[in-house]
Order: sequence, then structure tokens, then C-alpha cells
Amino acid sequence: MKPITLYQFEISHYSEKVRFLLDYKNIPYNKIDVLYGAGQKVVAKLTGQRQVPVIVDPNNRKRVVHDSTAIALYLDERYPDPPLIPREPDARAETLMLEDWLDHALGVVARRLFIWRMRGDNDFMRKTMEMNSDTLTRRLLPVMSPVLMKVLMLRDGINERSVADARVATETTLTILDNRLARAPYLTGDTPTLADFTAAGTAMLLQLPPHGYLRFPPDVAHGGVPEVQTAHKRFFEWKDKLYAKFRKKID
Ligand SMILES: N[C@@H](CCC(=O)N[C@@H](CS)C(=O)NCC(=O)O)C(=O)O
Repeated sequence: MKPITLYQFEISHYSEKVRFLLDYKNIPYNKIDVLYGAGQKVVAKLTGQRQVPVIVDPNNRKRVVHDSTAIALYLDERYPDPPLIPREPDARAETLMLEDWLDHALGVVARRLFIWRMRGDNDFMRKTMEMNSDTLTRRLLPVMSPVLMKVLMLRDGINERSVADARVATETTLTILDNRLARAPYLTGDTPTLADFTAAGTAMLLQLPPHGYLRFPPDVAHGGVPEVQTAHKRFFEWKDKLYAKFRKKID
């Protein structure tokens, strides 16, 4: 099998979800780091929209798929073993519902909490963002980051109030996940499914993975939103175990 191409940001949690799926299915892939801004034009040309993750599959007439949910469905159909989404209708519906809910309930709110956390920490921001920046932006990052933060916060409506809402929403979501994981090893039972990899991927910004999975300096590992990590130790320990079991370390 030829490696799939993954257009991504290293710090993107929806890209992390896809990296998890590819690793779980043992599908080889090459990552292409898309530059913020200019690089997204390439993505727009390929897909008609500017967001990552995007995959291109050389084994299937260079098929292009964007959006982590569409990518999950594509991969499970094209590369069914091991399965991500159960075939039995009720289990299938539950997995897809959890996935859809987590994309929003964790993915969207985690980004809000992460950006809020980064706004006060230029060093952390630089370390996680410079990989997807061109040389000039990289050089400007230390000076520009407060401005960049303001732009991001305005664009995404991130302020005291929306962050307070995001904290409540995260608390509810992680409590539901904690309770499920107290009853079974995975969110829908005894075997991992798309729901688990969605939870682990979209929670990436609440707690970055252990060192060795992403191309960040060692001191960035497990960074994120400390108060959420402390309140939900069970979930974050489970997430680390999922990394150890299913996610491949980078060379
Ligand atoms: N629904 C999409 C969301 C993808 C998304 O939010 N991507 C972010 C990175 S995590 C992005 O590309 N942001 C750049 C932008 O919006 O310009 C998915 O599941 O793939």
C-alpha cells in the first residue's frame, strides 16, 4: 500500500483524530504541514475549503477527502480491517452519535479553552505554532503573538463569557466520559471504536500527548488546560493508555 498524504497542522486536534485512525488501522501516511494563511490556499484548491485535515489516497485514484468525519467513514469503508464503526445498527448509531457529539462537545470547546490558556503564555504558543509557520512568521511570532491571539479570539468569539460556558460544557462532557470509562474499557464497550479516537483526538488541546507522538519539544508534552486535567484524571490516564496502545510514535 502506498502511503496516504495527510494535509495537517501538527497542533490540530481534528488532525490528531485522523492520525489516530490511520495508526489504528495501520495505514502508512506522510504528513504535509500546511502553513497558516498562505499554505491553506493549497487546501482550498484541493477541496474548496481551507480547513485541515485533508487526505489524498494514492491507492484510490488520488481520492481527496476533507473533514475528519468524512475521512473516518472513507477509511472504514476502503480499509475495513480493523473496523472503526460497528456494523450492527444500534452500535453503529451509538458510535456515530458519540463521534458527532464529541466533535462539538470536546473539539469546539477545547479549542476555546486552549486559546484562552495560550494567550498568557507566549513561549508555549510559539512552541506549538512555529512548526506551521513560514520563516518570516516564525521570526515574528514572539512579537506578533499578542496580536495574533487578539485576532483569533475575535474571529472565534473567545472572551470571558464564552470561556466560562466552555468550562461548564467541558465539565459535563468529561463527566459523561469518565462515567462510561468506569464501566467499560472503551466508550461503547470492550473494543475501541471511532468514538474513542474522536474523544482522544479532540481532547488533545486539553492535554497534549506524551512526548514522542508529535514534533514538539519535550517540555510541551501534557501541556494544555491544567485545571481540566486535574479534575478528570481518569479520562486523561485512559487517553494516555490509548496512545501507548494504538498511536505510533514518530521516528
Ligand atoms: N469539521 C472539521 C473541523 C476542522 C477544523 O476545525 N480544522 C482547523 C484546525 S483544527 C483548521 O483548519 N483551522 C484553520 C481555519 O479555520 O482557517 C473536521 O472535523 O475536520
